[in-house]
Amino acid sequence: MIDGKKTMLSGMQSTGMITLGNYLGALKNWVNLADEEDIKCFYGIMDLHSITVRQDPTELKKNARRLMLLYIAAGLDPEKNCLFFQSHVPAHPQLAWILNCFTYMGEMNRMTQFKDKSAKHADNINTGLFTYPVLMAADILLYQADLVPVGKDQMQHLEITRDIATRFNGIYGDVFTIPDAYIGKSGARVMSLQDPEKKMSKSDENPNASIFLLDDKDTIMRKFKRAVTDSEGMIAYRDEQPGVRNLIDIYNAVTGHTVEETLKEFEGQGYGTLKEAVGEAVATELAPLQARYAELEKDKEFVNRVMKENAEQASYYANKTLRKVMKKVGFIEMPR
Ligand code: AQP
Repeated sequence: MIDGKKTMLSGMQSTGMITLGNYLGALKNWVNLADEEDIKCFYGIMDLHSITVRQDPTELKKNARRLMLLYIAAGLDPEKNCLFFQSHVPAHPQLAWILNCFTYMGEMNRMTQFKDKSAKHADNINTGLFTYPVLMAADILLYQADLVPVGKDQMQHLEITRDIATRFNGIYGDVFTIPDAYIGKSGARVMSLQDPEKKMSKSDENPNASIFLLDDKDTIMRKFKRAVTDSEGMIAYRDEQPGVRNLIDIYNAVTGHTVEETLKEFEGQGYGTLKEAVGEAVATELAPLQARYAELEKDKEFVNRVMKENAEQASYYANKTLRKVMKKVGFIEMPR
């Protein structure tokens, strides 16, 4: 709780240009949530998490700043929401270190994301990748978050956060709020356009697999045209046709239609018609965001002010929690 309001924290890694998956699965819901609920929301650009995978410094900078602009361009109002860079708030790694000392190897060993990511980056299995969930726990607990919006893939991280917080509170008293999962309106899980069994990802090596938020209309249409479907030749919503199902999910997430409505709309039509309609709908959805992004790109002063003020706000709340933690653990306060 902050100022009597429930508190929520979420964020994205600045590992690349964000995709339609990140948008429909997270960002778009965050924007709706800000309009609907009386919740104090913190949205981080999780640049510290990004370096668990090797990043080019110039690209990392570019991606992080671009992500801030995309948060705002998508409709997150920086006056109402706290939009901050994780690396601007040193309390995140400070608390993560302390929490590392309250987390067991066995717990980290069970994290499926570590197994997945280390398989993907076999040449760089660093300890940051291993303890990544502890930094995530620090992200959440620093803001005394009551709620964390989570997809199924993130549930394990929330559970470990709850375990660490409960353990810490058990020793030192009620220091941390124990966060709950926030299950919002169903966010679409968007799959790769080239391999619909795999989720769409920023870091996919095949650029045709993902729609990026700043892709122009021609690119969007071309990528949907090339989307992998099947040889059934029938528009249906079923497990056996994951490519078509993914196109329907995307279409519905953008238009607000139901599966039944969409199946009716495309009854007897070919995949080409569906792909074109999805492409059109996505391009139309992204056009205002892209226009706002172009404006923001020119307004450096505004963006810099948002960065500074929001980092200060995030630091204020984060430091409050960190001070409490440090006192409880027994560190000497610096004399004033
Ligand atoms: N394909 C997706 N469909 C729906 N939601 C998705 N999210 C990610 N991919 C999809 C949601 O986006 C938010 C931000 O995710 P993240 O940046 O923390 O990392 P991620 O989940 O690992 O996303 P990516 O795009 O796959 O990044 P890389 O390629 O760097 O690993 C989260 O809320 C996530 O659920």
